[in-house]
Amino acid sequence: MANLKGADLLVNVLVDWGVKTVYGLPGDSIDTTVDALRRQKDQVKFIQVRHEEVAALAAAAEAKYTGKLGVCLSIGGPGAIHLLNGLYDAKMDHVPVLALLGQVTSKSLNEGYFQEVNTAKLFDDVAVFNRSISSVDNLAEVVDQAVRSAYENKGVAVLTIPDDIPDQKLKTAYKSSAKAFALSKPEIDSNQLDQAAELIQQAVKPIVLLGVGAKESAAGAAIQQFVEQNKIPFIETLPAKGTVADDHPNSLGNVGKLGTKPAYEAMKSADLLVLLGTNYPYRPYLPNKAQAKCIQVDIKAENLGKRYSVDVAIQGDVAKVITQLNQKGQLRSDDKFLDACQKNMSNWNKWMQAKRKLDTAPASPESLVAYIDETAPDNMVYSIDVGTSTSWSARYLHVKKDQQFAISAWLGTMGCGLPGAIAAQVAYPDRQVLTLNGDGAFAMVMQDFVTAVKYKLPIICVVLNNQKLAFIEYEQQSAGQLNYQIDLADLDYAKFAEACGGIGFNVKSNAEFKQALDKAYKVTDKPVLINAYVQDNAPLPGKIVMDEAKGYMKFGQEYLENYWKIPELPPLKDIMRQFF
Ligand SMILES: Cc1ncc(C[n+]2csc(CCOP(=O)(O)OP(=O)(O)O)c2C)c(N)n1
Ligand SMILES: [Mg+2]
Repeated sequence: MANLKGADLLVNVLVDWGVKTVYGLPGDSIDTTVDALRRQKDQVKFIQVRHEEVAALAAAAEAKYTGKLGVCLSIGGPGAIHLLNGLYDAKMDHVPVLALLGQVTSKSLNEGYFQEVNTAKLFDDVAVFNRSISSVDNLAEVVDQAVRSAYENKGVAVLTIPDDIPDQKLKTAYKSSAKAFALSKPEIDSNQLDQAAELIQQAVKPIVLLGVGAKESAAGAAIQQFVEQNKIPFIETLPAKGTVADDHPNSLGNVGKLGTKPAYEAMKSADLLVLLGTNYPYRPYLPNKAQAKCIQVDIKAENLGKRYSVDVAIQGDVAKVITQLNQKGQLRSDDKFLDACQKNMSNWNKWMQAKRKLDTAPASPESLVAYIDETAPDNMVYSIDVGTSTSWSARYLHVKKDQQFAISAWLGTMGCGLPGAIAAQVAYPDRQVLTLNGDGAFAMVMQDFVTAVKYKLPIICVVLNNQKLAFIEYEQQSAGQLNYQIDLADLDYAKFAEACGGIGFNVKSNAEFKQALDKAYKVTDKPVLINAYVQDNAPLPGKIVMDEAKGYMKFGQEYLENYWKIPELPPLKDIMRQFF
């Protein structure tokens, strides 16, 4: 092969690594790279977005869903700046993303030329690999290295490319390292496994908390066997939702502010905490200090013992560790704690059931999300935005074995829902994709609804329209502040969807929502937006922890009971008396 442009070599490397999609917006300093993508459009799809933030959020979401590298590109300067938010989402949720940034030509570099931004400095904090290309001779090598680094470090690789360099030709081809690359998994120390087994045998009230590390290592089946044969209830962090199906009888739902009361209480009663692939940061929701022994499994040594004092710390792949533990057979058969937790969970579910039937006008968000849950196809892919939509999905979506669920977990950026849905539908053309958004969050990226129209992506976009930043309404109250600046002006999002060339429904009741959703499931060639007018029900925490309780004092006990309708469910410690 001779006389290939640097840009073509760059695209070849991406193809070698199995990149199928690049998200971005062409222009100025990235045009040469885009031109090479045009030449190889049969190999790599270029999805043109309307705002670069959406490109980066989509690339991050693609990586979350598929476990593969997400790729986005932009011009230097303003376009690159727009990417930042999505790249931070990838960084903080530890997924591999490559960002290709244009830059002014080499001869103008450092002059303070039009749109010249110091990208090396700007992306320093977000990137695990951050280089500027200075010669066509090693362009392909550096791209290859960037991809390896993104995979190895589970983060963002950034390449700044002065636009004249990929335009130059090279006489020699480059062979990428894609085929030879494999991440090694540490061997597991059998002594540590024995110690872990011993702690499990001794435990009276063990609990498993599983996180995204378990999801990534596809440990669902092994964990399911583990909790079943050892009679252990389990809790999932929100980004790991669905790793073991939510409707598994040992599941206590999610933990934390958006979690369930049974999960909180089980944590507070446990005498053994088994942390599997999680770096869960909210200590008030973990067992109290010195209350429980702890086994932690994590692929990253730096996470071991970070959040809770640990007795057995195993560095390793969760699936591998749990499979080896399972090979030891049943370690404990006492099911008293599990029974008590299940009873507690069944009380909770009954209460949740009552809320999901609420037939109010405007509709209650609980009932709408419950209807989505009931009707979702077995292969549904959910993309959930930030706000009360996150809470409702945590509570009312029961993610099944073959369904997928993604959120912006650690950055928690509003506006991640629609880009995630676009990425999911591009990656999985034959699956149903649904995104759940608040009106505030959707408005941050709504211009890209037209992208879904352009690429004929039949995503279902549900906007929970409460004309408010409801999550912040709740947050202000729990901090003891008076509500201020949380109202949002209304907008006819259905009309907007129609104006984009999609389908839009305005719905005000459960019945109207059901009709609209049923119709939406049948559409195959364009996105459907359901603008659902809902009550601004603020999300009810499973348990109000101390800091929040202090804030609420300002509003009084009566307010708490009436407005939040805190359930009068018996606490786990009372239920346990029946079993112990
Ligand atoms: C980019 C960004 N800005 C601000 C926030 C803080 N924030 C979290 S939730 C929220 C309100 C969301 O409002 P909306 O989308 O209407 O959903 P609702 O809570 O009303 O259901 C805000 C402002 C954020 N997480 N991300
Ligand atoms: Mg809102």
